[in-house]
Amino acid sequence: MERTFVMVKPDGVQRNLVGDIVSRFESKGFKLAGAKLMQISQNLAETHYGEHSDKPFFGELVDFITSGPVFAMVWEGENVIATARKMMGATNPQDADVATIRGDFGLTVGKNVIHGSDSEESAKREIELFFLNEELVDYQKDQDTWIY
Ligand code: FUP
Repeated sequence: MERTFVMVKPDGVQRNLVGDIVSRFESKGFKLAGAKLMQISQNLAETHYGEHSDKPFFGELVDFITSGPVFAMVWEGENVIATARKMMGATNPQDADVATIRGDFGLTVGKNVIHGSDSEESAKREIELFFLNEELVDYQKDQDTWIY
């Protein structure tokens, strides 16, 4: 089954959006494989956002993501990588549809509430970057027979 990395950013944690966001993924039918509240180090932030290191917003991005705790998660389910991106909405909340997380809760691209892996390759990379193997749980849920 596919897995993806999703993270409520410091603005989402401070604004008490963790519960709502977890609830959306649960209600959709996805299964939580791992989760933790954590403080991202400078080093982890620079590695995670490495693809943006030459962008003008890189410094602000690293400062923001390390500015307070984040809620890191691994979600599992059929097509979860692409579906999580749809549930998040466009990177800039001003372009995000209503009923998406960024569309409902965000106003600016700098503080857009949530991160989610954009491909199979980045999901694998980001899960390994943020979680140890033993922090991820493989289990059955009765609801799965009503979803698949
Ligand atoms: P996404 O995959 O939707 O998180 O978006 P990107 O990987 O393109 O960008 C990563 C983060 O950089 C965004 F969540 C917000 C930030 N960003 C800016 O601050 N300014 C920009 O112009 C573009 C992205």
